[in-house]
Amino acid sequence: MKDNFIDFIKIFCKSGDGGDGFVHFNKTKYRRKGKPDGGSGGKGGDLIIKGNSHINTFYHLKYHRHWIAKSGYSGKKNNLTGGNGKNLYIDVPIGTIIKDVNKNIIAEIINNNQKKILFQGGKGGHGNFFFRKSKNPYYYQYGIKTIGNWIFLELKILSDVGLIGFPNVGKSTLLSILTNAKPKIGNYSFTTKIPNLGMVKMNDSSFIIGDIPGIIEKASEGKGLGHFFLKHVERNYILLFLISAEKENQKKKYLILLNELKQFNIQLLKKKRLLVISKSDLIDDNKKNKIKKIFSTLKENIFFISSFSKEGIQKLKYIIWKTLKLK
Ligand SMILES: Nc1nc2c(ncn2[C@@H]2O[C@H](COP(=O)(O)OP(=O)(O)OP(=O)(O)O)[C@@H](O)[C@H]2O)c(=O)[nH]1
Ligand SMILES: [Mg+2]
Repeated sequence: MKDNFIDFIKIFCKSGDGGDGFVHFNKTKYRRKGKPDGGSGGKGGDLIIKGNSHINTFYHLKYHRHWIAKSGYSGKKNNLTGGNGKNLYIDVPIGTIIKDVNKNIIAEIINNNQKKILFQGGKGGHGNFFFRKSKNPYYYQYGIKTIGNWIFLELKILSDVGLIGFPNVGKSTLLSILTNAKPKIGNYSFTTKIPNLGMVKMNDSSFIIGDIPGIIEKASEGKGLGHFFLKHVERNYILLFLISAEKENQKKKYLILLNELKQFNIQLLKKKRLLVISKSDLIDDNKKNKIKKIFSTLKENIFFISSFSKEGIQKLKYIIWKTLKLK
């Protein structure tokens, strides 16, 4: 599964060359030399990047690194223009950032079907009809030859809410009960190896939740699955922290998570945060009060949820919805 998820790739792109102009003379009985009537060449195909909401990886580009649009066709007699080369579309997931060879951002794809022409097809050259009044009736132009280049595609998934937590705290289970997503769930660490997305429909609006692999202490130093997938929460509006009720040291775990986020990108700490204690079905009210007290020293508002008993789930949905509405 992991190998099928690619969120960074370098590909070569080139638009089509313009078609060459044509040299031809229309000979008639009375004009043996003929009238120049060679048509112009067609335009080369554009190279276009297109958003596709059905894909969420660059895996389809892994073995297809060179993308070259078709050239325009040469002009024809009777002053006919050659056909245009077909445009070439490269489908990418929503949330793709396109960078040039020097890693400068060229564009971002944020909508389904959004199109960005990366390289314009070359113009066709004129045929000798165009130059019929010039001194040289044989004169024509070549089509413009385009030069391609390497580009970088980087995926930063676009979702409204990102789930943050240690492994095995119930992130994927929560995603599966809030949305139509069917992530893998397992009673062991690092069940999730690639991000999953799901959509919550509520009060005529909807929002997207993204589930990423669990984070552990020193993820920033490469422990566990590392911390690079945190780039997928960089564009979330809300970070929803899940701390499991199952084990002790909830406060310490929360501080570790905050520190790992800070190590990756300090800006992440400026995002709206919601903090929930998951698996609340496993503890009684006494334990809940203790946890509440611990977090009140941090001035963090927490609430309890359980994907099993459904405690707090409606409330959580409502708070997310309201927070997003106010943004
Ligand atoms: N008791 C209880 N168990 C839960 C709850 N939610 C999830 N679990 C169990 O906790 C285990 C881990 O759940 P996951 O949803 O895979 O956890 P995760 O946080 O996505 O884990 P990683 O992908 O490894 O980071 C599974 O055995 C779930 O059945 C809950 O609300 N209560
Ligand atoms: Mg998971």
